[in-house]
Amino acid sequence: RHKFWESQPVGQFKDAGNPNLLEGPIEPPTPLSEVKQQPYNLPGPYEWITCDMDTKEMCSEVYSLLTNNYVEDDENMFRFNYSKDFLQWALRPPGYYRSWHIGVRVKLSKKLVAFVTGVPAKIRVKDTIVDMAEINFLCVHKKLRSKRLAPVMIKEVTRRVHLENIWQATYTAGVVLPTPISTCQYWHRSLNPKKLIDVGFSRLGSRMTMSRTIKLYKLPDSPITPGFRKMELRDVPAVTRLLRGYLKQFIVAPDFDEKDVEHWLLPKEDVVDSYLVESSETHAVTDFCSFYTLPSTVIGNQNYSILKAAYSYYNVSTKTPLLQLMNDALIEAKKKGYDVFNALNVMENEVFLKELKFGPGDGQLQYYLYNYRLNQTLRPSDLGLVLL
Ligand code: MYA
Ligand code: JJ1
Repeated sequence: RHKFWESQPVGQFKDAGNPNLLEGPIEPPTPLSEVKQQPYNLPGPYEWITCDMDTKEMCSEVYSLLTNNYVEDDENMFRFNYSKDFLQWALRPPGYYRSWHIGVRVKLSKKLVAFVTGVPAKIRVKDTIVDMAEINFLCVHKKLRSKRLAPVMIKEVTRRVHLENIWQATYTAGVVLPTPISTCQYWHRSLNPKKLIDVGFSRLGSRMTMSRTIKLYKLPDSPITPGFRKMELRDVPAVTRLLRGYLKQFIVAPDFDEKDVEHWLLPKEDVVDSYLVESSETHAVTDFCSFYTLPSTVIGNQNYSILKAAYSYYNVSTKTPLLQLMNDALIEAKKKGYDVFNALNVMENEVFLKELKFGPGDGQLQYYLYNYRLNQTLRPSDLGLVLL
């Protein structure tokens, strides 16, 4: 059924629940001299390139490929539209390797037709901190689908990760492959219900009028929590401490240092937004919330071409109730013109989703580890990791 994935060091469906298999790496590392030194062979018309994401030209090519060929919902109404600034941010974290930004071009025309990326991350699994690659943005041009190009892309990124002496990876996908460590649900909070209904993202509930719906999703004009403000550079040490303390409770979570927090959580216009609560008495940072910006192209609508979506990222509450903190995040997102606020049921998100009028979406997100076995399927609330 999965000719490629059955050949890979990942949890296999047939091994589910076998208590004789130990948790941890499935295969041991090999000496670097034994890692294949040449790229995998591509079909004749294509060639590998390493994408230099520092240049505007390369960023634009990648942006066009993804804008026209990346992930769609199951009814092909919306397609992710990561911005160029977002891609540069996502692909150049501390310690990134340019060799992990991999493109495939048509030799003759030089057109970019496929892409896959990795970025390094320290991921804690239970008590062990593992150096991993986070694999993302796997994309094959629509006209080249089902030609088994994806397995070659995955083998090539694996090879280039191995060359840096890294032997594990994590990734998410909308599809079920061998074998998810957890299955998460997308939830959506309408901020601009009229537009969401107009573009077919949501439907008018039965026994609901448009004006009742608009009223249902109304939010205050500004956040309610005293001391709620945007995160600044000077907050990096405090936010790092707060987040590190919080992420300890999850079975799988990133191990962020201050450099990571500065990169991933310091606000970057139209890419990532972060807020915190500073105590008026002690000036301590007690709470934190963040979201990233990922618009979607609306595929065939007369009136709108873009849906502006915010995605819940990392949130920590120690003093302000999480419900109130996230309500303030919704208020900020609404103020900034987002149409919808999305969240997965990871971490402690279940405590606010229903209460803050999120509804379940039709999409799920599967979380995976490569070359690392876990003997249990995790609950979404055991995950302290959000990939972009
Ligand atoms: S998830 C986002 C993936 N991208 C999209 O969904 C965009 C739109 N779709 C496409 O561009 C294509 O349909 C893709 C497949 C490229 C997805 N992850 O070439 P094929 C398997 C892994 O004929 P195509 C993200 O970016 C499929 O089961 N495998 O198919 C994380 C089959 O194998 P098997 C996938 O449709 C990516 C084989 O590919 C996925 O033309 C993590 C068919 O190949 C998928 N999303 O192209 C990648 N979809 O026969 C793994 C299909 O066995 C990283 N397949 O069933 C692993 C870790 C690597 C690093 C390790 C370091 C140590
Ligand atoms: O966005 C998603 N679904 C939307 C739109 C559905 C359009 C028809 N298929 C949805 N809307 C309902 C919202 C409603 C608002 C009021 C309250 C009730 C709910 O459900 C889905 C997620 O639900 N998104 C996708 O399917 C996109 C792909 C998801 C997999 C992503 C793979 C990630 C790649 C890894 O890096």
